[in-house]
Amino acid sequence: MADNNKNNDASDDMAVLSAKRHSVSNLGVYKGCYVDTNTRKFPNAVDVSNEQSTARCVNHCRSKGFAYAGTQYSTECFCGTEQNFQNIGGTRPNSECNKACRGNPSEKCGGTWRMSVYKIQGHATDPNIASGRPAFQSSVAHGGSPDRAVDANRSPNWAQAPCTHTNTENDPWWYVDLGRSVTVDHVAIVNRGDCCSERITPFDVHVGDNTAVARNPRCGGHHHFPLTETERVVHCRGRRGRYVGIRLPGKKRILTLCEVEVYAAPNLALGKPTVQSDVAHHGYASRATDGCRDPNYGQQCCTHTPAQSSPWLRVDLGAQARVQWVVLNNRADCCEERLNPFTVHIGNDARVDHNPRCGGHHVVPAGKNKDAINCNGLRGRYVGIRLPGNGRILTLCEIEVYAGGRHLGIR
Ligand SMILES: [Ca+2]
Ligand SMILES: [Ca+2]
Repeated sequence: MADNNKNNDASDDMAVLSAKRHSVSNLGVYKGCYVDTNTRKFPNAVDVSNEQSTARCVNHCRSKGFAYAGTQYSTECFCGTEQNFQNIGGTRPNSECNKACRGNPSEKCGGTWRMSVYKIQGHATDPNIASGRPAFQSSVAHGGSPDRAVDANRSPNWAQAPCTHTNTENDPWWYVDLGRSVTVDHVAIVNRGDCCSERITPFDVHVGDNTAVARNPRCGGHHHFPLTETERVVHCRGRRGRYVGIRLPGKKRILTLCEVEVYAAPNLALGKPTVQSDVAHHGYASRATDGCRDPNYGQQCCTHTPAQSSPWLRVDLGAQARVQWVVLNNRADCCEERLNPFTVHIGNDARVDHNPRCGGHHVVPAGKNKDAINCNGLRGRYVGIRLPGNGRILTLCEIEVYAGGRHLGIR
């Protein structure tokens, strides 16, 4: 799978995040100025840079999987979970967040022990992950730019809220860049309703890692949009990819979309109990499901066993699931090769190597710090990773588990 946690889409997001004193945008909503202490209210994934800005920090924390971002003292960025934010304490006047961002002096980046806090939009805790993401289409007519399908305005009426519009062309297309590979549950599409509702039928929905929309697998076949409805949901049943596209197959067609919403399948492993064969360097098993994908060991998001014979780690999903994807986030600051080869086991036996294997021996491709293993509906309550052989060290920065099939999720 082409998937990269470290995509730099800052330039796209910069355009959206305004250069105002405290930005409010689709990507980062300003929550206020808060007191920080030396124990750190947002203790995760610290980024200190002379290029610091609101957009940089929001993008940084989103790429690490966090729900909140906080800038401080001109150059510092801290990432927070929902729980961190619940415990942050009261706000202070905005005037106390008075230090200009070193990388964008027109914005404020907190102050001395004061943090400018942003809620990250498009985070996994937000149901619609397409909102505010960069969008592209085959051509633009009547000013119908592709971003209008991800502007969070669901009106089907062009006069109230204009929609996208291509030229009349063969096989017009539109796609949204989710920024990283996501397991897609379903896509909701709002069609134009004030006229021309028939233009969209038939349409195809594609999910994959290719920016050429038609090269990605489809969610189902050709879809029809009933003229009596303005919204249609297409189930993707666990298809995985960074790009979600809509394409109208056929000659001389016009593609207009008023809104496209993408809903990710839930990560069944998040926060679930984990155990591993042994612990070294404080690399506790719980770090495999703590929601932090930071690949640098020093950020305390990764597990670690000592060197031992066939080390393993096991996640207890709590109930049997039909597993489509197991996504492993490897460490990237060193030692990436230690994970290879590994096996993935899924079943109802608490002993990892008693459960059936998903595929054979897997290897994370060189140059990538994560890999998605297709388990094709293997069922079980326990998902285990095992490194066969002597003198092996198991480190995982995050394990994600996604179900597949008609009804995604535990059953
Ligand atoms: Ca819209
Ligand atoms: Ca982790």
